[in-house]
Amino acid sequence: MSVGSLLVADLVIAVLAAAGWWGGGAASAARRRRLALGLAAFALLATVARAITITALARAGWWFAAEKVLIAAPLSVAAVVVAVPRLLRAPADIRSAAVPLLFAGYAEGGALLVTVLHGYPVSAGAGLLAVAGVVTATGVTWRALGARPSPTVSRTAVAVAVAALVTGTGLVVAPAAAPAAPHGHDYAEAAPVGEPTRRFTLTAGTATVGVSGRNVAAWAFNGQVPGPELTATVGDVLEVTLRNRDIGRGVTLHWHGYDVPNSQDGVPGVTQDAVLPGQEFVYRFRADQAGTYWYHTHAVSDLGVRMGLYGVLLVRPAPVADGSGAAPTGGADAAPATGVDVTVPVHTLAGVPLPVPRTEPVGAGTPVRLRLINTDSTTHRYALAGAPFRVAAIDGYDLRGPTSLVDTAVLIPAGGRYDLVFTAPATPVALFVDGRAVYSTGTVSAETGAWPVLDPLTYGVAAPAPWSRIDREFTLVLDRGIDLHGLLPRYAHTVNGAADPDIPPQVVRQGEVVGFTIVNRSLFVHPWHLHGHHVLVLSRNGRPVTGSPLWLDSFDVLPGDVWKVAFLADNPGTWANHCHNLPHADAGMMLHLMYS
Ligand SMILES: [Cu+2]
Repeated sequence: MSVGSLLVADLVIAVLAAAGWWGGGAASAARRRRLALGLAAFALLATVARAITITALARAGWWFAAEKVLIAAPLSVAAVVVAVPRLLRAPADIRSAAVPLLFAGYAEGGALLVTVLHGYPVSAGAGLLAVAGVVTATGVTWRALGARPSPTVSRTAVAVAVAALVTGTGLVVAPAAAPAAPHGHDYAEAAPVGEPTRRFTLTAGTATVGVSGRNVAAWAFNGQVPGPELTATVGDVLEVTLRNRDIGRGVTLHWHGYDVPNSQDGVPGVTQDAVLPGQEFVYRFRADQAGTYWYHTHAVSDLGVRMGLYGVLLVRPAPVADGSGAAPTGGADAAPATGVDVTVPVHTLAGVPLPVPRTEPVGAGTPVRLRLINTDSTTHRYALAGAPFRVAAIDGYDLRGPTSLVDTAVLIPAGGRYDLVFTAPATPVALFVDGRAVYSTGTVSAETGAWPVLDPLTYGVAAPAPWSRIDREFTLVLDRGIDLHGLLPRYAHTVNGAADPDIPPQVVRQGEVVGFTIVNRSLFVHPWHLHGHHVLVLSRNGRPVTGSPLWLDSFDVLPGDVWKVAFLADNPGTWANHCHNLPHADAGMMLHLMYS
């Protein structure tokens, strides 16, 4: 059973246990003896089952089980110790078992709330609040059922509840250690990069665009969704002038996966101010990475990207200087002069999937490169039917020794890119995205839903790691929890128990090899994205990469996953490090990497 399934199973069992105890208590109060005993037996069974799931989770990693071991387990034990002996004595009047059974329900329910509302890391405050809640609810129930606890019991219960409530609230609400705020206005100066050789102007504005016969209100660059495709060749200096016509909440340009100097990274409040209506900002950077990338606004990025402020950035390798005309290396057998090179930026605009399907005949023997880009906030499934293919590059970086694949799907995380290459056969080929043909060379009917999915960690040929050391390590535990530090409480997506802007920045020194352990103990997929650097994947769930080195800028951390990645700190500045499911980033899952 995967850790993700265990997390779900544990949650379901905890709900069943709490419901069983409550149901048993209610049946007792109603003098429904057999029902009460049946439900209590069921609850006891669920509680025992939970001991198994908690143990399994703890073995998978302390992150997954900390609050369950330290808070849920003791409360469950209390539940059993209070409820079971009372039932075993088989009271003549089953009603006398109501309070113990309901107490067990409150204990199990309180522990459940700690997991759902607080999560990781375990906190004494959350535990005390749970205790206060359980004692208070039990006391109120006791009185409501007309029983008269002795004055000593009453006074003790009130004292415990009040003390736990006050201390717990104090601990939970107390501000976290104030992080050194990366949100300042001392933005890095842009270093000169030389005379521009490729100039573009992108004007952001509201627009009505036609997609699949519908008119959709969008935010667009130069009136089109996606924005213009920006192309360059390695060695070019790009100059992109961003103007904002009427996007009231501002726009910026972030070069997703392109490891530009910090001043050009386009994160409002971190590397520049958002460009407001009537303003402009000029980005300049040298194209030194060949491959498939994309750009998008990083101002109110969830809404902005969803509304259409994105486009393709495609950098071709420099031509080979020896005059032989041989295929250039680095960025690949990319764009052979005689071949077909197609970008497929997938997006969902107002519920309509883009791009609109396109069919073009391609002569047999023609080399084809499909550059698949996922600009949505969730994973998409891509399947190429009709020809064997190779995955030549992921996130702009060539893979080493990619082998031929047939009838195999690939899952591309939010923000990620895969370049597929194949030689066109005499028969038609089609690319399906989530079962929908988006690019084809003729009519293909294929049922791709049952195809196996490529695991990039085992694909291609391994190479020795570029470093034998890790100088600094960080662990990021992804979860959900109530965030009380803003103006209004919110149910945030958290990192190490905190939400943006309260997550302490990760401080590194230039030249260090930095390791990240990224743990997902939530029930959501989190596509992780570090700006300014590609990370080398070391392992996932304890299994090292056995295929080609994987240099990624976007990777899906599934529920229960533990990823270990590393990168060389070679691009100074302050960098966003966040979940690229943009609603999650908006809801707190964003922190910053800083150079000291
Ligand atoms: Cu996420």
